[in-house]
Amino acid sequence: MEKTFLMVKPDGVQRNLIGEIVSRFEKKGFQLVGGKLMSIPTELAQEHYGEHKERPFFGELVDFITSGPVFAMVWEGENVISTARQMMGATNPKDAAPGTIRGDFGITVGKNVIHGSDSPQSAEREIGLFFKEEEVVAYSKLINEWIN
Ligand code: DAT
Ligand code: MG
Repeated sequence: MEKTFLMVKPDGVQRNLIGEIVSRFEKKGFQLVGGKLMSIPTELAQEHYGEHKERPFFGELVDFITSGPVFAMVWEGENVISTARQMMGATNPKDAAPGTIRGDFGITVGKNVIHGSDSPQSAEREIGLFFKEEEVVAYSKLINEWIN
């Protein structure tokens, strides 16, 4: 089953949005298979955002994501990578549609509440960066057969 890496960023944690965000993905029908509150070491932040290292905002991005605890998660479900991106909304909250997480809770691009993998390759890479194999839990619920 497809998996993605989602993370409530430091602004989302400090604004008490962990429950709200987890709830949206649970209600959608996706399954939480890994989760932890953690502080991101600088080296991990730089590696996670490696694709942006030449961008002018890279330093700010790394400072922000290491500024306080994040809630890192692995979610599982059919098409979860692209559907989670849709549920998150556009990168810049000013362009994110109402009803999306960034559209409902964000204002500026630097502080956009949530991260989500953007492709199968990045999902695999990011899950591997943040979670040990034994921290991702395989389990099945009867109801999965009724939702999917
Ligand atoms: P996304 O998080 O939607 O995958 P991204 O990978 O392009 O977006 O960028 C990673 C993060 O970097 C993004 O969530 C917020 C920050 N960011 C992106 N563009 C920015 C910009 N022009 N100025 C400041 N921060 C930016
Ligand atoms: Mg991205």
